[in-house]
Amino acid sequence: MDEVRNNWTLDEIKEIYDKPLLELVFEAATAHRKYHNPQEVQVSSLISVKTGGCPEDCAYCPQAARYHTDIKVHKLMKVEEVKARAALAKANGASRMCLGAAWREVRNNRDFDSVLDMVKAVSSLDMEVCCTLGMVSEDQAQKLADAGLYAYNHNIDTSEAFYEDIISTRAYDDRLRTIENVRRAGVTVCSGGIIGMGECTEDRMAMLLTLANMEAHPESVPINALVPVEGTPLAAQPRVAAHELIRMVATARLVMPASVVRLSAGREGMSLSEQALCFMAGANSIFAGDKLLTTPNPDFNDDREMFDLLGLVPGEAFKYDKKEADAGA
Ligand code: SAM
Ligand code: DTB
Ligand code: SF4
Repeated sequence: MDEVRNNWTLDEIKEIYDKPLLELVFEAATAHRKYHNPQEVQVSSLISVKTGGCPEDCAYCPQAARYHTDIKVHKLMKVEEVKARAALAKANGASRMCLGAAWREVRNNRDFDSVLDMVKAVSSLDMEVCCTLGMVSEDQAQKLADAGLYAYNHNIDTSEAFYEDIISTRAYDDRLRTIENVRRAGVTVCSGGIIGMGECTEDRMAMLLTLANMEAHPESVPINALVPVEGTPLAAQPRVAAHELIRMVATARLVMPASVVRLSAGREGMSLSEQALCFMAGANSIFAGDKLLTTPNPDFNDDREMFDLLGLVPGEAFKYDKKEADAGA
């Protein structure tokens, strides 16, 4: 048990998810300690560098142009402003900056050139830079890599079977292809999904199966709880119960023991003890800062207090590279 494997079966994963909750948390906590320092939690922060107006129809997303949501749409931000926001996040303990754009895919135009400049500017602050810009070709991923990109986020979001209930403007295979393009360019992969969209437990497990059976596991796995947004087709979905999020985090930890599991959207409104159980169950990353892309999130001060209370410390940037370097020394 606990070794990094990529030959999981759906039944094995279901069996893990269905264990008595505290047994599951204990097993996940045990695996977590074999691969990670349990006190360390990576702090990532998000900047929505281009908000809204997206041509896709993702049912959960407030940034799809076709839904009437109350977000502040804006064109691509200026490089200097992004750099200043990143520096502020760094001063608040963030070691990774994730730059998000409401694009279906990257196009080879001036906006992409500006994003490459943003990547250079933020990596010059000695932070890990992650981008989430929609679909990318291998060539575009290579340009991002050359600019210093550390990670690319591209969530598979749910199971292949449930995908078409949520998105009709692209296919599951498009997502997998972008992830392969990112891998080929030597950029680390950040990929996970959302729970609470009306999927069944089997869909959640099938999503974990797809991630856990990749040739190389994504280095980071964000687990989002749907933030229901007025105006989107999923606005009336009930909030996910904390115990479901805890199970999901614990199962992700057990099937991808070496990956960083991020407790992502949905922390706003969770109690400290609910979040503590997620950390116990193997979550070792959060998004921090008072806004995710368009929705509220606990602010840096709330999280500092939580870290102090729970005895957690923010992780350093490039820790995994350092580990490899140390092992080789
Ligand atoms: N447009 C790019 C894409 O789709 O890959 C990047 C930005 S998109 C907003 C990034 C991710 O945010 C989605 O894949 C989804 O997992 C997450 N997301 C969007 N809206 C959400 C919501 N209301 N609740 C939880 N997660 C959400
Ligand atoms: C991820 O898995 N979740 C983040 C980030 N990667 C890009 C985005 C969450 C968005 C939540 C809804 C919003 O704020 O618009
Ligand atoms: Fe566009 Fe990404 Fe939102 Fe889908 S999730 S509508 S692709 S911004």
